[in-house]
Amino acid sequence: MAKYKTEQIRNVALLGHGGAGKTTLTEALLFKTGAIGRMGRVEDGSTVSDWDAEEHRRGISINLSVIPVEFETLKINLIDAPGYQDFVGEVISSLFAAEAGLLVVDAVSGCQVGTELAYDRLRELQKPRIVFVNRMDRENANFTNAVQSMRTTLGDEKIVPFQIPIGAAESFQGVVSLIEMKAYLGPEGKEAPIPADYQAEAEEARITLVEAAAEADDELILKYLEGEELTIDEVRHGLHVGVKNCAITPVYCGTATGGIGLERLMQSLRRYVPAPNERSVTGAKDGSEIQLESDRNGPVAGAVFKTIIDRYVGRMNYVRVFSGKIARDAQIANARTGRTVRVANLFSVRGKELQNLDELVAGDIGVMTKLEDVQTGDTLCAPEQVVTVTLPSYPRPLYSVAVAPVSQNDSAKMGPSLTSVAEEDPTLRYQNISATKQTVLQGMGETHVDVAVHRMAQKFGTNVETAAPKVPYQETVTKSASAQYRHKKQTGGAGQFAEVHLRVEPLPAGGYEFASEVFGGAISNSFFPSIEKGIKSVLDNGVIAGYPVVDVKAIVFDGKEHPVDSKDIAFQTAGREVFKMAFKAANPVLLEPIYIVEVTVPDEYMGDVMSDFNTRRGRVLGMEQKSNRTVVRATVPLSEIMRYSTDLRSMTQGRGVYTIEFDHYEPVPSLLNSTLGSCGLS
Ligand SMILES: Nc1nc2c(ncn2[C@@H]2O[C@H](COP(=O)(O)OP(=O)(O)OP(=O)(O)O)[C@@H](O)[C@H]2O)c(=O)[nH]1
Ligand SMILES: [Mg+2]
Repeated sequence: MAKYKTEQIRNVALLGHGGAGKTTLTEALLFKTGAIGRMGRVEDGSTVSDWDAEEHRRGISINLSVIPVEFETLKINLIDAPGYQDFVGEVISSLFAAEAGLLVVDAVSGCQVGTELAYDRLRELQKPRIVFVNRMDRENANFTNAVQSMRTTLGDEKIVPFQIPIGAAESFQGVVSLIEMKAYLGPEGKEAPIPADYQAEAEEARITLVEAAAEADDELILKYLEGEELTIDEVRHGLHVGVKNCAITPVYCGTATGGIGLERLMQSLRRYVPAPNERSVTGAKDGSEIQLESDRNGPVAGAVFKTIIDRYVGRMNYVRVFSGKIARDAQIANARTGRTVRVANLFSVRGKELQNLDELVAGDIGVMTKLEDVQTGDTLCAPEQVVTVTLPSYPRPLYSVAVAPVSQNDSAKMGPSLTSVAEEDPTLRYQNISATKQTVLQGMGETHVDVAVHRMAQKFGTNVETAAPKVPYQETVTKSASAQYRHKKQTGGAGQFAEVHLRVEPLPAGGYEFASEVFGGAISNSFFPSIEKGIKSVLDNGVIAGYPVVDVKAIVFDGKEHPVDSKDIAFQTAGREVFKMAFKAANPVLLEPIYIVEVTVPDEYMGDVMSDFNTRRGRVLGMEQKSNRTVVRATVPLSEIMRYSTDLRSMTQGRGVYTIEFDHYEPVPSLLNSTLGSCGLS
């Protein structure tokens, strides 16, 4: 690969619904630019981009993949992101490293959920976007419908065709450029006059294009409104401004497998994707916010946006340099840890291929290997000039499974393997939940977690079983109650004697408290720690249903001891048992975790979401309008939303997204207590 300056680099994220053809398109562009001699196929697991075993097994992209193509004087880093919703973390990382998005849309299905979610992200981030309507060779391909479905669903009229197709399905043979009003035919994109039967359609479509160009520039709109014809260069200029300002979304078309329309697409990436030095990113230095320009002489700032733990290569950190340059053998600091490391291994990357690199300049993407304790989200900078790049935020996990090692051998490896899969993915987490004594793996959905479990087995040699996680209930009391317990063992040999009178009370402030109201020395001071030890041995495992006890105060108010047989173990036993008795008499209840759920859905699903919450013991807190979507906020018990990701997808045909956040604990309604198998509850 040749050497490229910052201004010769383009970073573009390929986004869109699963199966629209993003990976195949990267393969086709590699083939078109001569980087590969033969096109691989997703179905055979032979593409450059989908190189992971799990991707081959499932036939979809799971990781983002960096695919640089060399085109004319440019290096275009294509970042192929997965379309499946669970892998949203990869989409966020891809967009972080790119200046623009290439939205791939299927010519038969038009705008799909994945298109909508990706478009919303680009709109939110104010990143320019280009649409490629792919699979024009398929039966029922319809470019006009695809464009219209995007305008309607995305509520954006400035989605403007820059081309129209010539033919569709098996007769698809090329495109008409509405800027130059010329046809480009076949995989070579051979220039030709517009076929007669497309002339009228092209002229009509060009009106919309010229209008959009005029509206993007004050001078042009004046000229346009005065009825003057804009020159091709003026149209180009208007479009250039409009696309880069996110006011216009150009639409191209073609077929990745057929190789048609790709030349024009590459030209559009060259023209409309901003060079890294046309954009700055927010960072921080000495606690204050700074803007980092993509200048090779600026302060060194390389952000790690992806980490892969490879069995052979070890840790691979994908780095996008936002300012300055990083050379091989340079000393760089990790802004998070403050540690300095030497860049011993610096590579350019294409799929799983790594090629040695001497220097990674501002604007470019590369891989560093074997850097200790460098994680996704870290900023690498010069030791003497610590700066950080502000990171995107990743959603909190939505779906959990309990994982348990299959064998003794696996149990030793489970912790490190969980750490590795979590390090590879900022939307994956794991936790040891003491309340339920389970290790829980959390992700964005069922498939996401399933992939992680497979990776633990394949990549890290750890087999785990999964199960539905238990809800981390808690136990507490709702009124004050007393009990007394005598522990007596005096049947020859070392005797044991202890009698404790104890009251438990609710502790609204939360937590646990122990107190004594014993006067007159009924129990020696030395035995109070024993009594408390006995009580504490119950707190973790609970009294009524095996869940941790919270928000109680235990007060010893009387008791008896024996001069010889009273000892630590006797008062521990008495403390434990009297606490259980008093607890059961104090109207104990189970507390369940209540989460705030925020669901964002297209307006037409709002009613379904609301009524569904009612069936989940939910309380709607409020609603908010967000362009053509409604945001519904509700509090819902965790036990009712364990499978919400799957349910919401089917309720909204995948168009609903949501977040969850723990809010508070609340008593479980008494009716439900029996189903929770808890005994002696009020
Ligand atoms: N007929 C036709 N099929 C295509 C074209 N492009 C891609 N495909 C097929 O569409 C299917 C999905 O292609 P992918 O490239 O995996 O799609 P993707 O967008 O990367 O999907 P995800 O990785 O799941 O997001 C594969 O079977 C491809 O062979 C095309 O232009 N025409
Ligand atoms: Mg793919």
